[in-house]
Amino acid sequence: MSTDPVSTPLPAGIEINSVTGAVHPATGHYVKRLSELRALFQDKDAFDIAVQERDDPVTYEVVEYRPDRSDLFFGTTTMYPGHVGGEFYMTRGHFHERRDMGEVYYTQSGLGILLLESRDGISRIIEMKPGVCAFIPPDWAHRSVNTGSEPLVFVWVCNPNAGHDYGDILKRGMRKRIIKTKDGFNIIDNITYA
Ligand code: M6P
Ligand code: ZN
Repeated sequence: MSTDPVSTPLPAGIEINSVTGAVHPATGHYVKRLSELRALFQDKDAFDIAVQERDDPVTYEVVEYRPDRSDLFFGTTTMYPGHVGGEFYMTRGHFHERRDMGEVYYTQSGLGILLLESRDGISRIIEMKPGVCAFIPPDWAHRSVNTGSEPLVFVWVCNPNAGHDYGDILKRGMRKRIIKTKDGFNIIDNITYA
């Protein structure tokens, strides 16, 4: 094996802020505003009001460090707290295009739920809290949900060829929804699951 820097990436130490999710240096960054996530939430009336009253807030942002020619890349997702009609802010959720590639989520701060679903419809949840490193097996859909009152910040590590397959989850939703209760959250069946 050659370590020619033209064909293999060089070692790097990347700074990650566990409270803000800032990554330095970073190679990419995007934000998701609430208005882009209408399909996810059950209560569309509450959704439309929330977007307007809250001035279309940033719901989550993703920063990445992607070395050239590497089999790994990583970054952070920072999810802001909030809910729409009692349903906590969540990511879109996806399968990977590559069905043989999983992912790792390591929670840095905040509290949440990682909602997982296999192709044959088995649901699992993993509690997200500082110190918990979640293993997402290949071919399990995954969506994260901020159930706390602070930003939920986690580091993810994946293969850059894994790809995102949003189609199925967007079309039919996931089988479970995470709902706010007086002192926490509840997991309920998604009645609009198609
Ligand atoms: C995690 C990773 C990213 C993903 C992001 C947001 O950070 O899995 O690959 O893009 O969450 O999730 P989604 O793309 O489902 O909105
Ligand atoms: Zn993923």
